[in-house]
Amino acid sequence: MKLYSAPGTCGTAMHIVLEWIGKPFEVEHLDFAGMKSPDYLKLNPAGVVPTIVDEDGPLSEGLAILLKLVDENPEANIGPAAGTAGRNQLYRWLAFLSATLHPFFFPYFMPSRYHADAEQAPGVKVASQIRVASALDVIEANLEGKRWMLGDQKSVVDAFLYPMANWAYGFDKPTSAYPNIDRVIRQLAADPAVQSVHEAQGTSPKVELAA
Ligand SMILES: N[C@@H](CCC(=O)N[C@@H](CS)C(=O)NCC(=O)O)C(=O)O
Repeated sequence: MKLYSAPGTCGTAMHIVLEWIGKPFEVEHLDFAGMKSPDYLKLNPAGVVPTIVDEDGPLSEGLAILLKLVDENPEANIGPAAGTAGRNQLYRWLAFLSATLHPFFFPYFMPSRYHADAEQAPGVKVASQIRVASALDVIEANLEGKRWMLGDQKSVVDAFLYPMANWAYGFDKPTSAYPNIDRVIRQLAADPAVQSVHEAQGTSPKVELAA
């Protein structure tokens, strides 16, 4: 399997999950121009990461990739199987992260896509942060009394949360103001698989790890 990703992006989640699964895989990190190149657009016409390619061909959309990885790797214990009790929550939280939290960040990172007047960019970024906070509130409440997003067992949902929660550490209401989310991010940052991903990306955790 090959993963196309970019350092610090949502593709970090799929990279973490491939590390957890432990089967051989290859990663190619793209820059912005690489995501818009004719060859990559054949794999992912939206010109974004992530994309995976395996014997079934290319697959884009983070939610779809994570569900496929859960279903094809039951022994990895990275999410409830179809037909089991926890599966509804897997669907729910993958959808929430993909369709609610993730798009709330887009105006922050690309304000020019949301307002033609560059002078309005600061206001666009403030609005984005307010929407992100509303989604982080929902996630924070879900984590009350739980070690991971789906309960006792870490899953692809936690991996998906990792890059997104990291993006908000510098926000007006930072991720560190959400004790449960911050705790999950610290748990992940201490995970050897996550540390391997940071090393491969040339990035560092946003949280300081206890010595
Ligand atoms: N709906 C897509 C969105 C992917 C996406 O927006 N990825 C970002 C990185 S986190 C990207 O590649 N952005 C480049 C761009 O928007 O041009 C998914 O969930 O996979």
